[in-house]
Amino acid sequence: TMVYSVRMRAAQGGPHEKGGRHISGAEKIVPFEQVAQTIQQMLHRAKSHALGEPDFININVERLELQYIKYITALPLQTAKTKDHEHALWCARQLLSASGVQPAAIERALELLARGPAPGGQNMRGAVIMDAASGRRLEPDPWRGVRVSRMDYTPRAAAELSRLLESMGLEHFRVREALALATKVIYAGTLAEICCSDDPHYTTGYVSSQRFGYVRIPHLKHASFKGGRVFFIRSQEINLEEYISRLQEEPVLIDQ
Ligand code: PML
Repeated sequence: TMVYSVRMRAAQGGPHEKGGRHISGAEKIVPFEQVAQTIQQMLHRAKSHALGEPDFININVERLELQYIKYITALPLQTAKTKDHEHALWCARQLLSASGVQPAAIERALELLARGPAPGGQNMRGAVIMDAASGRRLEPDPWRGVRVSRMDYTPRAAAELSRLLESMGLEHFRVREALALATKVIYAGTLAEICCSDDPHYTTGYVSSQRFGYVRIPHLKHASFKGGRVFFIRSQEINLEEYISRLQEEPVLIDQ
């Protein structure tokens, strides 16, 4: 059987390339028989997003060479017991710092999540890449950011994860998708990531890292935060171009 990467992105006011506002995206890897159904689900998702009605929906279908797919293990998941926003910020700083991110970089990242990472304080379709020591931004295009792509679960892993999340009272699709993305991001050589949703109503964020796995942090997103993602790397130890192409191009399936 052959598998296909199906990717959706939706924007408002213009296509992404022409400065449209990014409102939602989705990533699946499925056998051909499920492509049509997947497209339908993605259309529905694009249409019902909290940030608004899309003017442009871009859906991309691409066959993947089976031998190039990497099989990886999901990061371990836990939820911090943070009670309010201040506590959540404290927890995020602790986790990032213990993962090797320097205070200047942590503060710079938190500012970007508050204000919106794109120039002029807008949401960004992709993520910020930041040097973990200096806080310098490294993504080639700060309007666009870097979009992590071509990742999903095997059917068995997806079923197992659903059971696990349900037993924790967390069947939310966001958790499933964020965990897949975060797993690929760490696998690709990222030291740590911080993420807050761009959905104004979703206030749980996470910090993930090689050291601590995926740690969900309730109340990380303040009502005024724009949201976004920052990937911290040790820029001296990594070839930036290869790193970005792993994040965007390399197909991975989480199989346990
Ligand atoms: C998003 O989908 O907008 C990001 C959600 C991040 C947190 C997901 C979780 O609750 O674990």
